[in-house]
Amino acid sequence: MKIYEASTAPNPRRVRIFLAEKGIEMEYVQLDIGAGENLTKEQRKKNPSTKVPFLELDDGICIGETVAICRYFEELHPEIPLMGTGALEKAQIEMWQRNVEFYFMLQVGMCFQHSTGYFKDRMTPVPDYGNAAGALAVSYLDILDERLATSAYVAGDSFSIADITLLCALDFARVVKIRPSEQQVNIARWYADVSARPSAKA
Ligand SMILES: N[C@@H](CCC(=O)N[C@@H](CS)C(=O)NCC(=O)O)C(=O)O
Repeated sequence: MKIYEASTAPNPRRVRIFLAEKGIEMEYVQLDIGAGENLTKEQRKKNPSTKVPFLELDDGICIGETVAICRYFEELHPEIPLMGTGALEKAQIEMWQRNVEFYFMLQVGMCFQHSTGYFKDRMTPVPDYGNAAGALAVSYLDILDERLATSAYVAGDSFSIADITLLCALDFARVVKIRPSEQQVNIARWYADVSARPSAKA
């Protein structure tokens, strides 16, 4: 099996960190998404959304979407759990993972795409939308700082996929100059902790 990805993009990094945490070796195939290598007819056949990362199994079945890929490996390698165990913990981790993804990571992504025009060969950038998305991302950092004042990790007492999503989104957010403020000390405490994990280098 192999994963098609782009080493500098934030979503593929989420999968690399997830697999590193579980100690799973993987073959990675790089696609130059800036040059549109993910948009070819051959790639669309494997992965209709054209987004990276996507996993190709040895029998040719392809699985796109970061969380779907992580779910696949969580089921195959439940130790160490990164998506929770038991009904309550699974629901809480999924809630925070989706919150971070929708209200922070996606907004950062829209800010990047619409304010830089990086993908203008395949979409129409709307700079005002990019700026509005960036403002939403910044305001969500207050919610995260408040959460991390009383919780060791984003979704509770243990490191989870929600932390991976936030770490990758925060690191990528620097590209559009979105960073936690100096007052957001709880995010800073959390960031020092999670970015020191060996998996963060993946
Ligand atoms: N919802 C998807 C989003 C994937 C995504 O947006 N990937 C970006 C890289 S981080 C991409 O492939 N961009 C290339 C393009 O839009 O053509 C996931 O979670 O995997």
